[in-house]
Amino acid sequence: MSVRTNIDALRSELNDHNYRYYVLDDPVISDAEYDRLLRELQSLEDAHPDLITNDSPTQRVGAPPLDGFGSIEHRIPMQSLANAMDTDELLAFHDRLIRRLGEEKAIEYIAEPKLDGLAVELVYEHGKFVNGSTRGDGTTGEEITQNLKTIRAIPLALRVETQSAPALLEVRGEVFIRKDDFNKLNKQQEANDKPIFANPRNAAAGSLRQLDSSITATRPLSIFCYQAGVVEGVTFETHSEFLAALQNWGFPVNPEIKVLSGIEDAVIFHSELESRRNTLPYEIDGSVIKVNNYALREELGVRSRSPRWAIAGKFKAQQETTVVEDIVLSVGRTGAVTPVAKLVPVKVGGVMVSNVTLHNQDEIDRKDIRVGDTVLIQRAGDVIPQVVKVILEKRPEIASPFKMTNTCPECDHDVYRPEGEVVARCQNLSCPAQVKRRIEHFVSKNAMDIDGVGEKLIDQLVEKKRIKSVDDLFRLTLDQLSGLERMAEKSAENTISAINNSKATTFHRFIHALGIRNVGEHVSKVLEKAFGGNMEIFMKTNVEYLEAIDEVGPIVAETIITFWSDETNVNIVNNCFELGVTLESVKNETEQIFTGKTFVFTGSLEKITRKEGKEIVEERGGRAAGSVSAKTDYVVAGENAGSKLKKAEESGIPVLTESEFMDLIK
Ligand code: JCF
Repeated sequence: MSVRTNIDALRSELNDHNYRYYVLDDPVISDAEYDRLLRELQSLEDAHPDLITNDSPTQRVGAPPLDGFGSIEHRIPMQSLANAMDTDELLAFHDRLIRRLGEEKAIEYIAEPKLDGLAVELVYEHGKFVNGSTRGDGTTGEEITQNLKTIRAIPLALRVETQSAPALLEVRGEVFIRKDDFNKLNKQQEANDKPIFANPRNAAAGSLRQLDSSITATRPLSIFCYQAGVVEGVTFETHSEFLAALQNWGFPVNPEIKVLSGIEDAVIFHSELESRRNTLPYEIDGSVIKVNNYALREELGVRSRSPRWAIAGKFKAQQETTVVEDIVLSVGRTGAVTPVAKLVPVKVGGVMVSNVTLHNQDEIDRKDIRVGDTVLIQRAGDVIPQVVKVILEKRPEIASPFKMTNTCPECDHDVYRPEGEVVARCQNLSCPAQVKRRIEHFVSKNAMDIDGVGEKLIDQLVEKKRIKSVDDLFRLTLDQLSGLERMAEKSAENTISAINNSKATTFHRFIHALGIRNVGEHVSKVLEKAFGGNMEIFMKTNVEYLEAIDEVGPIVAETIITFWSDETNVNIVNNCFELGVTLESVKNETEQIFTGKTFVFTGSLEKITRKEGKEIVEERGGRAAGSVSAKTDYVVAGENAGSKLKKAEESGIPVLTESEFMDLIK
């Protein structure tokens, strides 16, 4: 194969994986495998720079930093949306449209969640991404092409399998950060002594406005596309058709978007969305309701700042003000001393908030938060509640700046904050607060899962010095427990048996339970695989071995080595084994013959149950789904299979009998 063919094949493979990941939400390879392919392409391009093209997946990073952004004029202004503050205003919007159209027409709407991010415009000429810009003032935006290229969800070249590329295509969408990505990003910022972002929107905005695109590349930016600018070379009758084309071309389109037959359904969509708001993986501040038909849109036209054919239905605010009653220091598992504001409880976004972390002294100084202050609190779904700002007008005269003490609030030991770091730590390893947190973590659900050992019990056990480290849990006797507050004999027995039952566990649960820094649940599973569940080998491992493991980097490797170089830790672990902890042996590696394949089991099977079928598939790297869709690769049909079998046959999806399936796995 020539180098050029090889490069082309790699590019197309990488583009396919991006498409599966971002548009179909159905990835078939791991991030590590993706990175390997990308590195392979990179090294080929390094050796043959003449073969580099603008739309190669390698070109998503690596442009030199800019001195400033250029500007781009939007051929069609990027308007904002008029707001409807409640249901009545949504109905009034519909009435206005009916009046303008001059007759009692049924209007089909298309509705979507209103993302709280940054609007951008992407321009494609003959299928190639040529530039991208921010909304700016609506007429002129900043050119941020390099930064947008780092977002893997944005296609650099359109996919043209089902629909050819138009001569010109302007696509608008919202760049945003998912809540889980945002929480992770802020944790990283904190660990690296960088400022915390106030909310996902600010983080997304800050990331897109970097002059150095290599910084943008490290930020977890997402995008959904939702609107057309100028399109030349193809026309659409409805917005839903346009969105379908966008998906075919490889753009991520929000799967929540729905076509609705009238305003009543739009109102229902809006209120259902509001009730689901906190369960969505990204922040939204309302719904967007648009007329679906482009001819009707044309007839309705636009106003100066917003189109007449669309409206934003707003949700209730997720911000409230309340008073800081106190600022206390809390000590974590690793000794980190964190200031926490005790608030007059207030309901924000449907949930009572009475504590909010202030992160560290620098954050307190930056926002100048004092006891007695009235503060604006923000909370959205799983985003951790935070102080947005102090309402200075309401500050009591006596309020004075808050300064963290230099001693641990729990053990009075010195708290040390290394030069240039933001986190202060209690230096006393046997600090009771640290011991308590370590034990709480050890017994938690995803670690050793010891039911019945709660915070109150741990407090007592540590204070009475019955437990100094986690292995002491396995030394507890019935007598010791029965003597404690709120511990009847029966519950003491239950607790002891819960502790005993937890001893038969798995490698990854146990490793996770130890609370090694940077070794969470996921890394623990990676380690279980890499070490075949062998604890002895893991305890004697070295940096080179660890770093050779996919998904283990130098920082994780070093913390593991440091952990095992401390004899106390080795002893605690050995004690656990002596006291009866056993690790279930890891199953023999089954060949991953079904990687990336989706199966659907239907009808009644003879030799195996459908649940066993699912397990067989998953053990071999595949997935089992409940219904037949475009993502289904095989249907395994037993007796009396019904609609699923029919659908598979209609869509040309291969159908296997039970015995054909069993032959596959022999
Ligand atoms: O999600 C959004 N923030 C959003 C903003 C979605 C849309 O469909 C929009 C928009 C702003 C203007 N559509 C227009 C026309």
